[in-house]
Amino acid sequence: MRIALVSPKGPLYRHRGGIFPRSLRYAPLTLTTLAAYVPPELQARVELHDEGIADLEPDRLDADLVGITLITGNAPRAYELADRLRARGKTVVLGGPHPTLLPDEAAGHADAVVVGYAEQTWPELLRDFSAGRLRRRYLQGPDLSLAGLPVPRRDLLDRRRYMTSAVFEATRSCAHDCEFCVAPTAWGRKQYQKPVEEVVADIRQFGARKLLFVDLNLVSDPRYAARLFEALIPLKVRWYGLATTLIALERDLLELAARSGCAGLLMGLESLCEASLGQTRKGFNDPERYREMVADLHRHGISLMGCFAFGLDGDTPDVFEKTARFAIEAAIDLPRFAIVTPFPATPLHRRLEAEGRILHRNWELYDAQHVVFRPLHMTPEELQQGHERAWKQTYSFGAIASRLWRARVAPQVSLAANLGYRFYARNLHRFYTCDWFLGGAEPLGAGASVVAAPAPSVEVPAGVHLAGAGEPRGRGATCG
Ligand code: B12
Ligand code: SF4
Repeated sequence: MRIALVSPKGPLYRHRGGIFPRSLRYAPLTLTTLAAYVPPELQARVELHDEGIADLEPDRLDADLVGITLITGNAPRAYELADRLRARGKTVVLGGPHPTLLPDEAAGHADAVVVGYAEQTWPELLRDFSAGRLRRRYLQGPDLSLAGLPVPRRDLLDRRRYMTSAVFEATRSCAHDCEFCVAPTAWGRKQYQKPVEEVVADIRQFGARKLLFVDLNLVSDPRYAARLFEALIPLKVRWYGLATTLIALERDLLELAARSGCAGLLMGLESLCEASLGQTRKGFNDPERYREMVADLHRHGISLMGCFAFGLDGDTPDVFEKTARFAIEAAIDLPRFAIVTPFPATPLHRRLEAEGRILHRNWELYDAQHVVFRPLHMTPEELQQGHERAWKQTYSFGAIASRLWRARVAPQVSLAANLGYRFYARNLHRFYTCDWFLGGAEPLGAGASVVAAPAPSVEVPAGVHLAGAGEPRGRGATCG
C-alpha cells in the first residue's frame, strides 16, 4: 500500500512568497506523528508532503490513500487538492482541527473524515482500507491514551529544509475554556498526557539540545508540568514552549521551568482590558500584573513572546496605540498581535453569528490576521489598520532598542528575532496576499483588507493562547 500524507499550504505557510523562510520553519509534527502510527503489518510505503517546502502537484501524486491535515485557513487549498485527487480515483482522508470542527463540510471532499485525535482511529482506518471496508467517519474514542505510542517518524522529512526538526509534544488539549479557542471545542478540556519518561526518551533518542514543545498549554496541569520540568533538568537542553500567565503565579513551577532549560515562552496576554478578558473567559489574566510578570520571567532568563488579540468587545479605537505602548514599556521581548478570529463551531463563532456580526465564511481569511466579523466599537477597516499600526509601532528601531535594552535576555537571539519581525511588520501587505490561490477564492472578504503577520521564530499561532475563567461582563463594556 502507498500512503501519502499532506500538509497543504496556506497564505502564510507556503513555499513561495509566504512568510516562513527556512530560518523560521520547523518540521511539522502532525505528518511525522501520523506516519509513525501506520501499522507495520500493512508494509506500507509512506511519503510526506509539506507544502510549506514545495508545492504538491496532485496530478502526479502516486499513492493509494492520501491523508490531508487541515486547519481552517488552509481548508480551501486542502479541499482543492482533495477534489483533484479524488477525481483521479485516489482515496482521500481528511483530518485535523478543521474537519474536527466541521466534519460534515469536510465529508463533501473526502472518502473518510477523522474527527479528533487519531492515535486509535488512523491505524484502524488503514486496516479497514486495506481490508476494503473503509467507513465514512472515524471518531476519537473516550479511552484515548498517549502512552506507549511509537515516536514520530522525523526521519521521513528532509531536515535540511527546516530550521529545526527538534519538535516535541508532551500533552494534548487544555483545561481552560477560552471563548475563541479551537481546542476546547475540538478536543474537549481533558488534557491527555504522555508518560514523562517517554517524552524524555524521545528527546534523548533524537539527541536534541535545543527544542520546541508545541503543546497548547504546557502548564495546564501544573503537577504534570512539574514532573516534566524535573525530568528535563538532567538533559541540559534549552526549550521553548507555550504556557498561560498562570505559570508566573506558581513561583516554584516557574523556578523549575527555568532550571529545566526554559529559554522562551509564548503567552496569550490578549488584552489590557479586564472586561474583554472576562468576556472571553480569560479572566485569570491580570493586566495589573503583566509588567511584574515580564520582569519575573526575565529574572529567570526566560524571553516572552507576548501575544495580544485585537477586536475584543471592550476594544475602542485607541486600543492599538495603548497596547503597543504597553508592550514597549513592559519590555516584552517579542510582542505579537492578532485579530480576534471566530473559528467555526467555537462559542465565539456561535455568539457572533447569533448577533449577526459574522461578515463572511471565506475560511482562507480565518487566520487571525484578517477581520472576518464586525467589531463592536470600531469598523472592520479601523480594526485591520490599527492592527497593522501596532506592529509597526512596536517594531520601530527605537522601540526594539528600548524593549531589548531593558529585557536583557539572550540579546543576540532576541535582536535577530526582532529584526526579522521588524521586516515583516514593515512589509505586511507584501507578504499577505491570497492571490496565489488556485481555486480563485475572493482575496478579500467584506470589510477585510490584506495584512500579514510575522511568523514567530519560536513558532506559534496567534490566538492559541486565550484561556480564562472570568465572569463575562456586560456586552458593550469598554476599556476605552
Ligand atoms: C505547530 C503549529 C503551527 C505551525 C505549523 C507548521 C509546523 N511546521 O508544524 C505554524 C507555526 C506554521 C502554525 C501557524 C499557524 N497556526 Co498553528 N498550530 C500549531 C500547533 C501549536 C501544533 C500542531 C501540532 O503539531 N500538533 C501535534 C500533532 C501531532 O497533533 P495534531 O496536528 O492535532 O494532529 C493530530 C490530530 O489532529 C489528527 N490529525 C491531524 N491531521 C490529520 C490528518 C489526517 C489524515 C488524520 C487521519 C488525522 C489528523 O491526528 C493527529 C494525531 O492525533 C497547533 C496547536 C496544537 N497544539 O494542536 C496550532 C493550530 C493548529 N494553529 C492554528 C492557527 C490558527 C495557526 C495560524 C493561522 C496562526 C497565525 N495567524 O499565525 C497559522 C497558520 C499557518 C498556515 N498554515 O498558513 C490553530 C488552528 C485553528 C483552526 N481551526 O484553524 C491551532 C489549532 C491553534 C489554536 N488553538 O487555535 N501553526
Ligand atoms: S487559548 Fe490557550 S489557555 Fe485558552 S483554551 Fe486555548 S489553549 Fe487553553
